[in-house]
Amino acid sequence: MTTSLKLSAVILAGTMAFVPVAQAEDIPEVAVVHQIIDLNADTPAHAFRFEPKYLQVPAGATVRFKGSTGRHTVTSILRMIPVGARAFEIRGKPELNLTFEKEGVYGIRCRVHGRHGMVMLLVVGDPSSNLKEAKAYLPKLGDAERAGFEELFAYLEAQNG
Ligand SMILES: [Cu+2]
Repeated sequence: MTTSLKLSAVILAGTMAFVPVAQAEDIPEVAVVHQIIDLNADTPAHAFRFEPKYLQVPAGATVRFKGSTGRHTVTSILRMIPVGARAFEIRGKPELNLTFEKEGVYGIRCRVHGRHGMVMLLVVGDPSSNLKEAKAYLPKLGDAERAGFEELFAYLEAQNG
């Protein structure tokens, strides 16, 4: 019997163009998030990005963040993570695994490229524990970050009804 976690990973490639990259059957038990610099991209938000920038995993899942080198960081946004979840920042590490126990949404930015819209939304289990609070924080963000998260939250709501 398979014990693989039910993970769904989706790349959001450009505005509202959603390209599924993996199904539950072919994704490894550890979900992997890359940090990309693509100088051939046509928009800043696409040049500096997390891939995938939307990731939904079950509670207790481990996510492997790759590429927090150079100037990229993986930085949780304090008001956009569940109550009781630990804030985190990864920098200067080719890869690092983090395990997520607290259910809810996790708003994540690259500290350097967030101003270009380099953000990602991690959903652990049921997003409802802090979904409202996380969305309520969006007006405090810069324009590119806010736009990035608005797209990601719209996608979350489309996925989860
Ligand atoms: Cu970056």
